[in-house]
Amino acid sequence: MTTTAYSTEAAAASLILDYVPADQLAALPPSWWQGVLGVAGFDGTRALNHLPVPVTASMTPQLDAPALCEVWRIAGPRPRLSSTSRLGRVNYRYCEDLLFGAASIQERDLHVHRTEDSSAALLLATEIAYREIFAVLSSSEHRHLIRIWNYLPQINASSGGDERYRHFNSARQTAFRNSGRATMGTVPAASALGSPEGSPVTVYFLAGRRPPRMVENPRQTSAYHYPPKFGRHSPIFSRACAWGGAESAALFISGTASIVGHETIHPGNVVAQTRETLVNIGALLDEANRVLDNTSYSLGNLKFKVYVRRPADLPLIKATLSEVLGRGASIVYLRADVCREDLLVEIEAAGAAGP
Ligand code: 3EB
Repeated sequence: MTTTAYSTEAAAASLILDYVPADQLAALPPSWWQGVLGVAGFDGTRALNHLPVPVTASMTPQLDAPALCEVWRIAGPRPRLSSTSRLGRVNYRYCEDLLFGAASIQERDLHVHRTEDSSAALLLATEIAYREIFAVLSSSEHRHLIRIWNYLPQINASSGGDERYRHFNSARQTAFRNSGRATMGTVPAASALGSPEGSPVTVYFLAGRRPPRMVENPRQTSAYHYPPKFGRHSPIFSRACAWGGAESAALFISGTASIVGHETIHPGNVVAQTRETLVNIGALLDEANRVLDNTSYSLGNLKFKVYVRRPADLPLIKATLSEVLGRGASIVYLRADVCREDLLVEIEAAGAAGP
């Protein structure tokens, strides 16, 4: 098991991300689970039943073995965490500084009256998920969203005359406004990917008692300032954010793709898209090191999740990444639709400032 410690201030929590083989979870002792905030599987929650923590699944199948899952935990000999709780549809667990939560909603369970081509169920599922997440944040006083992951089935399909991703953006923006939250600037880092037909709308997140510090990419238009041709309501996310003490804050890089300014570049060329995405991530690291105090983030201290639209592209994407990141990098490859039809690959990352 590989481990990266995100040490924050000496007295504060240390957040750790592990990718753990799903078939090893059952053997981990209760003392280990005491420090776990939550678990996100990729293919499903089958192997994750009966864990004593919030469990969710992106439903973006893993393309390489062994089957892993993403574990967020707090370091230290005796981490003090809440019990696993539920409010509305949100399962969550927290320590003093940080909260992990997850909600999944099946659109068909909402019994929205469906005309032939309606987006009503997706709009409602998204609004409920966000409203209930904001209710958890208020009740536990971890008010600041740091990082949020969004998975919706058939993200590129059209419904009610528009792409489902665009409907999702409308509902997400409505939910932020209704809760009195900012819709630009201090918004969380995020990913939004497509899952297979029949999957629930799934949203999971990390929130903090103290706010993260946001980082934008000088090579890209901020997503919340995208022009209307990408949808009437802009996506609400920051390109990256850092959370924790100055010198060793955890860094969260949002889903990043081959976009310069606000336009997709290299359509149809998966190798060039992969390279451009790494250039974007490199620019974000430079910007983080410029605007944050005393940090030295580099590609070498990040863990990556790579979302691949066409499984046949996997060998080319792997080869391109290993040219830049080397062979030892921590990378999970997942099959997912990306939120613009012309994007073939999207990469997110998390890590700590290096030694
Ligand atoms: C992009 O840069 C690619 O809607 O939350 C990346 C990360 C993308 C997050 C979101 C969308 C989102 O626009 C797509």
